[in-house]
Amino acid sequence: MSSTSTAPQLDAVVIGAGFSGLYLLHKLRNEMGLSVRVFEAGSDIGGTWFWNRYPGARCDSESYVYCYSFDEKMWQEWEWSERYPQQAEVLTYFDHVAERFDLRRDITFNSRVLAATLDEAANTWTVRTDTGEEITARYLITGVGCLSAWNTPPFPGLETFTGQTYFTGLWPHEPVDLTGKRVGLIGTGASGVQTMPRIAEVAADLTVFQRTPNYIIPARHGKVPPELTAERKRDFAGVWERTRNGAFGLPFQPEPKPLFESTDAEVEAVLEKWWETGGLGFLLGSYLEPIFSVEANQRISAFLDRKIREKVNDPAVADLLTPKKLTYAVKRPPLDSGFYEAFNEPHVHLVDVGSNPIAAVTPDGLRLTDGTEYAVDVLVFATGFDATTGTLNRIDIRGREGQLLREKWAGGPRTYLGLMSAGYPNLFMITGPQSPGVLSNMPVSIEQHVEFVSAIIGTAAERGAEIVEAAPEAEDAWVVHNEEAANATLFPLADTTYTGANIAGKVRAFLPNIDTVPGYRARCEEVAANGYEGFVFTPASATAPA
Ligand code: N01
Repeated sequence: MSSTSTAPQLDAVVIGAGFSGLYLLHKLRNEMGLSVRVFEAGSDIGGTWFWNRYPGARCDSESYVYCYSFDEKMWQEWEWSERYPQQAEVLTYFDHVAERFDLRRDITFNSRVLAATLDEAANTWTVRTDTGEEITARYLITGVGCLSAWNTPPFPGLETFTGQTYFTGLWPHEPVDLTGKRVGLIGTGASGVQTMPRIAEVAADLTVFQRTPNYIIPARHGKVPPELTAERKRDFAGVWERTRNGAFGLPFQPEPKPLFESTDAEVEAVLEKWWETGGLGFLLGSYLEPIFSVEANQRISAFLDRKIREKVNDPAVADLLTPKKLTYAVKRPPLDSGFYEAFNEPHVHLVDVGSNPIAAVTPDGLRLTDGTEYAVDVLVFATGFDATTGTLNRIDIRGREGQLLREKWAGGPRTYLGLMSAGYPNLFMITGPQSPGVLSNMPVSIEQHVEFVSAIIGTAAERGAEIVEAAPEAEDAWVVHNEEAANATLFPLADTTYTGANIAGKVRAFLPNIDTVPGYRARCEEVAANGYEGFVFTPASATAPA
């Protein structure tokens, strides 16, 4: 494909071998015939599922839609064993995908990309890894995931702790035996909530340090009845039509009768139905009004407050577990497989570190601001990620005139469609900031982005363009649109990973796009139909030095 005298070594470098990287490699190499190398920091494929091996790690999207849909035969043949895929099973699935499409031979493992620099004369990217490798490519595509930059809160004294320390997002590959141990668990997001009951099963004593309570929906995990699986398999097109048209890339449509037109009894019946069904359908299959209206939000929250009181025996513990500020729907609800119930066990304790923050890690455990100390053998950090922008900002990405991407984004990310940032030609981001990303079932958004980016690259080839880049005015308009769309909801009011508020010192900005998965896709399709408006294609001749 490359045709100029300064031809790069490769057509494309891809960063990351998770859902995005694997599909990119298949699409660009197998289908489009490009030369591609994938660099992966881990020693194998899997992305987030390679690293997050903590006990209980499981996806909150249901298996039959937490996978690729681009190959119907593969979807039909693959059999998931349970309703929600367990971490190891997702890796087995990736193994199958990699074998099927012969992907591993173009993936370089144990190689973290540290830097990528635009060569403006050659219109190429020079990519440098922590193994010292340097390679040039026409296109650079990041498939780094939205949740891969681990967050370790800077507690003083961490290095003095004499026990064992584990991070959910960086869990060891060898088995970790917590049997009979006194464990301290910090964090009650999706990871902490998933791992907590599994730790409680084996630990002698478990203390959960909670900064902010969240609403937690029952997962109701289990086997899928074979007849339901068969019915889904017969309806490939319908399953994916419903999934792609669900607001968050999951196969749910909200109740047809609006919340405010429903009686209390009707609302109660709908919520009970979804509570019993379990899963994210509680949020997405019931009412979406709580995303926009405080009153609607309070109405659903009251239902969930009651559920917490029903599940947790000690009223004081139930009260601590009950959110006091705007939380429902605007903070990602974790799915529960025994979290609330575990607090009824005598060896499980809850400590509020919202009102009395963790001041330091001591040799024996933790000390809180009021001086209270907790002695533990093991500290488990489930403290989340520097989401969406964190991983990109940790790479030294230099575009036109040497500008560092993280400096350009110092006031918050600036992108066009979450795909490109002006001044960084031929650099595409899969599920980048200001695309649906974390507000969606990731494989659905990833497939849409990979296909859209591939189509742009194909269009560039057809037009004889050596450079594709976002027009600054298109980016400006997208940034404004994102802010306006977010401000029409309650999302920006909450302290979450969506707003960057979970990371001390991170600039507050609404990070994903809130147009919904089908709304966002429609916008991309419109852009394509209008000749990829907002993207500037420049032919090689126009970029050659005078
Ligand atoms: O991270 P989180 P996570 N002192 O940021 C607390 C995806 N995911 O790894 O709420 C004390 O949600 C923090 O407190 P607060 C999913 O998209 C998916 O659990 O910020 N506590 C919070 O309780 C999810 O949204 C699956 O006040 C501190 C916790 O640590 C995303 O990953 C499974 C603290 C972090 O929660 C992240 O989830 C698991 C401090 N200094 C995860 N700093 C699937 O099923 C932070 N905390 C696909």
